[in-house]
Amino acid sequence: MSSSPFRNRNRDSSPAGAPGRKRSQFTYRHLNQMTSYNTSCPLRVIAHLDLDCFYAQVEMVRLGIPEDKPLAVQQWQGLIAVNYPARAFNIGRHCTVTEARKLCPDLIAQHVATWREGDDKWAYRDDAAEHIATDKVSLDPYRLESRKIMAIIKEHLPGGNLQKVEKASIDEVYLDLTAHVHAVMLERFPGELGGPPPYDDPSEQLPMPGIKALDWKADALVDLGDEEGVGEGEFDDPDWDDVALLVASEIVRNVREVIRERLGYTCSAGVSRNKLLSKLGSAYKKPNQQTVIRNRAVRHFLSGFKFTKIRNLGGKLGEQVAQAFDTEAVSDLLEVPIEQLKTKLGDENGVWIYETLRGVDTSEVNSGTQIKSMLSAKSFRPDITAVEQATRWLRIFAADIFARLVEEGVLEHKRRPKTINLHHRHGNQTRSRSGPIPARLLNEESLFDLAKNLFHQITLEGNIWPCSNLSLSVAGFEEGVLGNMGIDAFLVKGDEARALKSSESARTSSREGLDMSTRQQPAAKRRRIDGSGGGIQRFLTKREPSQDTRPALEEDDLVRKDGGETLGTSKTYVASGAAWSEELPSEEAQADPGQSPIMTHACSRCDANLGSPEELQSHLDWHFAKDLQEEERVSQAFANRQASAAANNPRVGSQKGAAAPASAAAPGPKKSAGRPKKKPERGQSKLNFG
Ligand code: TTP
Ligand code: CA
Ligand code: CA
Repeated sequence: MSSSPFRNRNRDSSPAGAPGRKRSQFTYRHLNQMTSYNTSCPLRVIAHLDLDCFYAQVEMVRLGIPEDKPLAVQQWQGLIAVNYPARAFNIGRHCTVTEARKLCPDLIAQHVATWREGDDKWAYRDDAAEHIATDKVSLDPYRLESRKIMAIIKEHLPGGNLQKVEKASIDEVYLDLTAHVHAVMLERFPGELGGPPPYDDPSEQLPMPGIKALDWKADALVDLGDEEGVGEGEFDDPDWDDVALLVASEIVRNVREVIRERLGYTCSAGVSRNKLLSKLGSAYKKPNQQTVIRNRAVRHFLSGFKFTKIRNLGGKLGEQVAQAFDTEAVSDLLEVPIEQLKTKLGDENGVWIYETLRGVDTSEVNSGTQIKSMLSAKSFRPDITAVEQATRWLRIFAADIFARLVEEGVLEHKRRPKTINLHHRHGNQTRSRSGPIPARLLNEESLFDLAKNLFHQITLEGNIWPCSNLSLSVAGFEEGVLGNMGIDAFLVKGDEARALKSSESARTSSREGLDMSTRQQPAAKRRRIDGSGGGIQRFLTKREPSQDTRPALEEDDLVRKDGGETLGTSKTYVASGAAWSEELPSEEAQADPGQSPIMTHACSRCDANLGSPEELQSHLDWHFAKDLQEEERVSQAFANRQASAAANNPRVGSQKGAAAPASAAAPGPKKSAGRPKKKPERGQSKLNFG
């Protein structure tokens, strides 16, 4: 690094233990924990990056539109992304195209690309908006850009153990920068950090950094409110946690610059000690800014939020808390003693909420997250009523999914899905069938054949028209080589292959009104031990459909390998949440119109006002997908908590200021309208698309 960001007013490289000097609150052990991604390490540094108005930026770059021109991305008559110049006209996702044009006649409204029957590829079409009945949205352009962004980030950061990147959604990543920052700190502070601990005792405190002030450049630095003097204040010397965050913020600034230079996209970022805070930080100041939440500022930062904005608290749990305490303000809940939280919410929830409100989050940045399932779906308006119509859609789904599989490296045998699932909706009834995908048969045509086969089985049940939704998904991804197991291990052979040809084999579940409650059971309750010993064997074991009351997707996912660890179903669902989030927009999510009759075009769950019943339904579908994702995240949060509960020590960082009473509310982040606020309608939670 050429220029140092540290304003070194009084550099003192006196050896550790020199008399008269204040010691750091961190120990040599804490410093060492930085190299192993210990989630309780108080010097942890996590960043969250989120692209600004992502789809809108993709369209602007693709079309070469100047940055100051207002642009929105249109889906049928609604808007799914709005750039910042257009937001200045009060245009948001709640607007229809017509309303938006009234607010800004110069608005460029670019419709998303669509698949259309008869074409074998998605395309941008001028007349897409009028073809809601025959077109299906394609998100491929955004997925492709998302991949490029990921590739640039990974390429830019140092490799090996110094890199930990998790793709959290189509336009978000988490970076665990702890090990990287540790390496930089050792390089910059050889005097303070280079030596062994005094007396060889890792519990010895580190010397303080020989710096009096840090230069935060253009970062938005969350201030400390009026709490200076209580605990650590603004004028206290920076400690190593501040230094670590500063180094991390330099790295993040560089990453953002590289994305900007290479692809033209701006993003915003949050830098803090964990995912929870960094996620809030990236949304705090937008666009094209980064916010650092120093440990000493956590309390003040959080007290300005509604807790329903906090990761994992946007869903049912958040609602339960709001009802129990009649408030949504973090500052109010900070006053509630832990015992009371436990009494009202149960022990586990109570403790979890207590910690979350204080910015404690030990969830890991999971670099192993890859797509676990792919879904292609269409909600029909109007309903379809004939096999030929359904077949046309199945062809599009197969083409859509196969194109995405090719991107995942299926042709090179890098990864492949083992199962295919078809869901069919008729009124309130959802029927589903799934079956194995023989490896040798994995191409577009065979996916189409498998889908038709599954559909045929559903038709045998009768009473399937009109159909309001069809959705095809593939899941149970396996890596090409798993440990010592060659690709042959994944080939479906003998009986299995024969069985696939017969129309009965694919059946694994047939249920009406799949209930989310099944899906939400804790991992421990649902996880089944694979007594047969062989991972793949488990998959190949056929089950009696009549005994199976679980959603179809649970069939296949028990043998996924991730970092050498076999994951249970809960984790698999969590993981597929990432795929869901890639598929957020309406059509790829599901809702239940039968259960929630649509009388107006206003969304009952947020202040969005939609242009037509179809768009309202699409919008509700989006809420539903978000809710599912939220549920999955909550279960992951619990799983992570349990996993790390036994490990490690009290969190130095988290204790700061935790006991002080709530202060005046900080200016919370202003969130755009149209975001989910409540839970799905009753009927909506009956669906499960894994
Ligand atoms: P977001 O990150 O929520 O929003 P954004 O990137 O458009 O804007 P911001 O600058 O506030 O981050 O969503 C990422 C993309 O996901 C968005 O560009 C379009 C898509 N999306 C939908 O299709 N429908 C939706 O309702 C939401 C919230 C997002
Ligand atoms: Ca975004
Ligand atoms: Ca986002």
